[in-house]
Amino acid sequence: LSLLFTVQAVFAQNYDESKVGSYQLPELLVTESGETISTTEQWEKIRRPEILKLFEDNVYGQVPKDFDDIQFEITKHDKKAMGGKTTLKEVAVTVTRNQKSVTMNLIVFTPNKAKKPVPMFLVINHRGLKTMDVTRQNKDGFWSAEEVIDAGYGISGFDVIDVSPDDKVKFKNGILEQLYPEQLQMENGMRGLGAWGWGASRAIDYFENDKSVDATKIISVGHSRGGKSSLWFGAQDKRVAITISNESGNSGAALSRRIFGETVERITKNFPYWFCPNYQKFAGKEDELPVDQHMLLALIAPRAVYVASAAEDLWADPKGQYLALTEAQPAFSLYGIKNCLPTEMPAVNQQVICPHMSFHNREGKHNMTPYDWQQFIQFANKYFSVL
Ligand code: GTR
Repeated sequence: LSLLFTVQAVFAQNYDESKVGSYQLPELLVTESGETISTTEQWEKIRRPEILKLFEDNVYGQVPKDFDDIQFEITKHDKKAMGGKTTLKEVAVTVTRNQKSVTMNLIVFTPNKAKKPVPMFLVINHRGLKTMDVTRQNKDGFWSAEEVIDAGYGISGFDVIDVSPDDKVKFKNGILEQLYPEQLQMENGMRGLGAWGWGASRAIDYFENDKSVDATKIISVGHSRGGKSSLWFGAQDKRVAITISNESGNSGAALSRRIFGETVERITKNFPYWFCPNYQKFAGKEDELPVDQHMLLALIAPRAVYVASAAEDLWADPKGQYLALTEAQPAFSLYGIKNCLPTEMPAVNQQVICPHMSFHNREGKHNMTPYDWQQFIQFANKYFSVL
């Protein structure tokens, strides 16, 4: 009998919409002391910091902001990359704290033809350097550089391995052990997803010093685990203009309480090093979480957020991601932004632009593809043209 229970526990993932039970989301606009939030001032002073802290303490851990020094060294500068149409810079970003340093390598392409400074896509890349091949011999749709450059945007990215390797054991090997070892002792300390976002913040530190880049128009992009990180990063770093989550699913854009596809139990078992240790307490106890993921999306308001899904990627719960986006709307409304997302999830391959929020559910499987990039570009074009 006990074997039967174990087998059920492992295969208990629900993919059946009719089996999604009723659930109650934590109130977005009611403070811990029971006060209802109705102004941006109250949101920014009281509720937003409360929610940020709840995510820090219970899900992703803190993200330290202090360090002693940051240096940018251009290690490669090619003004005729990608067949002549872009300028490539490879930048070694070295951060020092308490006499210890970590270097993150940032890859930056800017279009030669476009008027400078250009808006910049920044990818939190967990798929390795080959995905961002600077020679462009390997054109991986995951990092659709040609399409982005042709649209007049810059594209950049860094390999997460430089800040925190995506590995149960080696995740400490970057900034955690070198720069912020005290975080490792804390139940609400930074782990992988937070560390990657920390790296993305250092990339913006660089962009603020590069005249070819418009650092007020940074677009953060991450897929899946990178998408979870992108959201947590965009929620905290207000320098991000548009935060994009591609198929981030559980502990990303999807509502945890639906218990559809991946669950907190599964994710904390398989990837404990992505989250602060406190998150484990909620395995199988989603209802006890003081947050749900709509609150993470709400933290991005009034800046823009894009949630992308794929129809066959049920593990990431497309509907749960759409619902989280709609449930985040009240925070945007405080800023006078209209609630204009349709109640029903849009049909497959139908992009919705709302205009500070966008969503699509692409046909096909779990991946980030040129189709997704085209939608991101379309949204950015629209969003920046009305800003
Ligand atoms: C899966 C994990 C998901 C998602 C995915 C990915 O194994 O369960 O949460 O992060 O990996 O990153 O592709």
